[in-house]
Amino acid sequence: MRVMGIVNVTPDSFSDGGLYLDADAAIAHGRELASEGADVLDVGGESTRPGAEDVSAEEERRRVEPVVAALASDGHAVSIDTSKAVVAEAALDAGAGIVNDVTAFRGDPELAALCADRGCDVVLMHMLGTPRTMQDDPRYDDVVDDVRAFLAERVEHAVAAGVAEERIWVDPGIGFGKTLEHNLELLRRLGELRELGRPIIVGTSRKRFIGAITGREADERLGGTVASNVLALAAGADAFRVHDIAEVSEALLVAEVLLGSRSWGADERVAGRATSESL
Ligand code: HH2
Repeated sequence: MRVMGIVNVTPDSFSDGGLYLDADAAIAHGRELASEGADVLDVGGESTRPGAEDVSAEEERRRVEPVVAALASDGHAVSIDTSKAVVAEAALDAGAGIVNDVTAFRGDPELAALCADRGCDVVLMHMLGTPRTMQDDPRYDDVVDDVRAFLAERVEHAVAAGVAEERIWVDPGIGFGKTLEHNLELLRRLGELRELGRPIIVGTSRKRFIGAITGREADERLGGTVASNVLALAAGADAFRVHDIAEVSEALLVAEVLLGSRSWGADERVAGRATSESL
């Protein structure tokens, strides 16, 4: 199980836009997420929220490069959330080891070859349409079958471009061209994506489908974020992209122990927050 902390260096991300636009603030935020237990820090310089404006490659690169460089030189594993080869290249040069592409190599024809050349890990995500249009009446025959077929095709494409299959992670793209029902169906049947034979990463953190259920604003969706990540774990997810690392990691740890997928021996009790005496 791996937890990926979100470091948005953007003015307009849906839940934390503008908070960490300054490089120093973003670096401090990334360090805080790492100290809370993030296994990977996912640095992004372009919002992909519904209706978001495009950002030039130059501006995106200017935002992310110093943040990636500082966090990577601390020794943290860093992923770059971009669809643009020039941004990915600058981030890989600055020490990133993972490229997280929400277009699954459809946005920039150069990106797959770059990833193949660098031998980095890649996250391929499903999205219907583009961020600007994706919530305009999305339709599927069967959302899980369609997403699985799409991801299978994108894995094949990446492998044909020279990316090693064992470097690939797949992501159903919660909220990217999906209605509330589509998101719920994907999360309920997430285990069906295991047929792809690749690790599954899922991003539910603070997303709109949670607000649709709870009526809460983006920064008040922690309860829904925890519930959806715990159930995604139970359904077969391997990694979780979240804003609230401390709370979600703790929930996932307890869920893993309860599910029996992680043992909880004496060594871990000493290292963990709770001791046997306090339990
Ligand atoms: N979601 C967002 C961005 N990147 N990458 C992956 N692999 N999976 C996701 O679900 C995913 C993603 C959107 O969330 P956020 O970064 O919080 O917002 P914004 O795109 O507005 O910056």
